[in-house]
Amino acid sequence: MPPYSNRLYKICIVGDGGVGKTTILHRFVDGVFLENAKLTIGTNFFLKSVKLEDENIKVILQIWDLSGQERFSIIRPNFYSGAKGIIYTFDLTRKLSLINLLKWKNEIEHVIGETPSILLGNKIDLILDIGEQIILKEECELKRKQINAQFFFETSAKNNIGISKAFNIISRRIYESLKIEHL
Ligand code: G3D
Ligand code: MG
Repeated sequence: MPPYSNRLYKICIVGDGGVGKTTILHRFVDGVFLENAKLTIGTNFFLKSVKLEDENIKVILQIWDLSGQERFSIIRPNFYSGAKGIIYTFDLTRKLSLINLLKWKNEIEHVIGETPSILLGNKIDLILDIGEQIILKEECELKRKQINAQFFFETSAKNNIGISKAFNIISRRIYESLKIEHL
């Protein structure tokens, strides 16, 4: 059985503190908007199975959340080791969180090289509320290219926008990349 048939994929979700990583995972895995994400600091990873639609295949995602460790660069490389996919996340209301993604990308690349990845701009609900974009779509697209992510999605963990779609796409990208690797 080729290794890609295992279909347990380690994924890391990265980005500055407060962009919504833990909340996104709770939304995706438990289907809820967690009001107080700080309570979940002890959790290291989440498991969730995803069905790849037209392939009729199920994969299990093991998604690692940095929790409070965003600040501790010395231990972060341990998180990345063995990851098959990366979810870069920023907050659509905080430009600095978008700018900082290049640092995350450089750090990750040192450990695992090029990997399937997607870019999430979270908290779109806040942007829809104020009715005005803080970060232009073009800037997001530019960053997506800079960090070499394959797709960009606007998400809201609060209002459940774009999240399951994003995880489906990254699962598919990983599946396809491993399939090619083992041909
Ligand atoms: P992190 O894991 O990246 O550090 P958290 O981020 O998941 O802890 O989320 C940080 C804050 O953003 C939390 O609010 C959380 O409720 C909020 N948040 C996460 N996703 C969304 C979203 O899609 N929309 C909105 N409006 N808020 C979101 P608190 O108040 O607990 O700091
Ligand atoms: Mg967190």
